[in-house]
Amino acid sequence: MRSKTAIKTDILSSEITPEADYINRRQFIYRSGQTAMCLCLPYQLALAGDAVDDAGLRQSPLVYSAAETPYRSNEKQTPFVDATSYNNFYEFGTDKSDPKRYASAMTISPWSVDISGEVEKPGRYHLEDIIRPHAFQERVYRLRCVEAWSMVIPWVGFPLADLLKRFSPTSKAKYVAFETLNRPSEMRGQRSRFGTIDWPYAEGLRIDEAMHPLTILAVGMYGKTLPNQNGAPLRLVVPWKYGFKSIKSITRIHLTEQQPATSWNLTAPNEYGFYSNVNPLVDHPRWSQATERRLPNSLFKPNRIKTLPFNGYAEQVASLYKGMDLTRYF
Ligand SMILES: Nc1nc2c(c(=O)[nH]1)N[C@H]1C(S)=C(S)[C@@H](COP(=O)(O)O)O[C@H]1N2
Ligand SMILES: [Mo]
Repeated sequence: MRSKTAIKTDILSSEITPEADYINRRQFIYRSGQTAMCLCLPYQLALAGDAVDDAGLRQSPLVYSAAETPYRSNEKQTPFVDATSYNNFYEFGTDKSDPKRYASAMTISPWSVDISGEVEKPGRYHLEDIIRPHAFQERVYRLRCVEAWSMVIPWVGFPLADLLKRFSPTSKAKYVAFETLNRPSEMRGQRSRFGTIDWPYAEGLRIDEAMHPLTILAVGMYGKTLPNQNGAPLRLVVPWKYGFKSIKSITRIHLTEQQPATSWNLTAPNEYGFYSNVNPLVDHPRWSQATERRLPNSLFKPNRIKTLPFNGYAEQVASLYKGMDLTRYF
C-alpha cells in the first residue's frame, strides 16, 4: 500500500548532517527571566511566541515578550516532571506511567519521514532535512485531553504550514494524514494482544486546519529536545483539538483528496469524531466535557476549571467551522 522510495537528502539543502548530530547541533540553551523567555540556538534564532511566521522578523533582533497571546499562554505552566510522566502513548501501554517507563526502547535516530500523496515533491526524507530549514519558536499552549484533564506546555517547534509549503501541495490536497512509527519490536503496546488500536496510530487534519498558524510540529518542550514519551523526535500539536489529534513520533505525512481514517474514530466512531475540536457543549457519551482537571492536581486541590470552546482558541479558529453543526461534526 505504501510506496517506499529511496531516502532523499538533496532537497532544499546541500548540507548533509548525520542524524546522530541532530541533538548535539541543536543544543537548546534555555534562558528565563522575570519578563521574558527565549530559546537561543547556535545557528538559528527562535523568537518569542508573538513574533510568528514572518521570515523577515527572523532576521531582526530578538524581541522579548511575556505578553499573553494565542501563541503564548500566561497560565501557570505544568511542571516538566508532570508533563513527562503522565502521558498517553498507547504504543507503550495504556497506563499513564507506561510511556515514561518504556518509550526509551524507541530508536529515534536515524529517523525519516515519508511525505507522499498530493505534493509535487514526494519522498522519504531524513529528519535533519525535514527540520533544518525551520527557525524554532516557543509556543506555550494548553493541551486538553478528551479524558478531561489538561496541561500548559511550552513547546519548541515550527508551523506545520511552513513544512507543507516546501513540498508544494497540489490543488487536490484537501486533507493531511499522519502516521506514527510502527515498530512492535520497540513498542510493547503494539505487541499487546489486548489492544484496541489498529497500528500504526493515524491522525488527520483538513488542509486549512493543517495550514493554520496555531498548528505546529514540535521537536522540543521546556527548552529541551522532546522526551521519547512525548513523541520524539517530531510530533504534531493542534491546541484547539483534543489531545489525541496531536499525533506523536511521526513517520509519514500524506496529503490526500479524501478525509483520512483516524485511529480513535475507527476504534469508537460514536465517541471520537474526525474533528474533535474541544467543545464543552458536546459531552463524551460516557462523561461531561464541561470542565477539566488542570494538572498537577490532588484530592485537596482538585484544580477543576471550566473547559473553553476550542480550548480557548475560538477567536483564532472558530471561523474555520462556520456553518458546520459541531454536534454532528464532533
Ligand atoms: N502515536 C500516538 N500519539 C498520541 C497518542 C498515542 O497514544 N499515540 N496519545 C494522544 C493523546 S490521547 C494525548 S492526550 C496526547 C498526550 O501528549 P503528551 O503525553 O505529550 O501530553 O498525545 C496524543 N498523541
Ligand atoms: Mo488524550
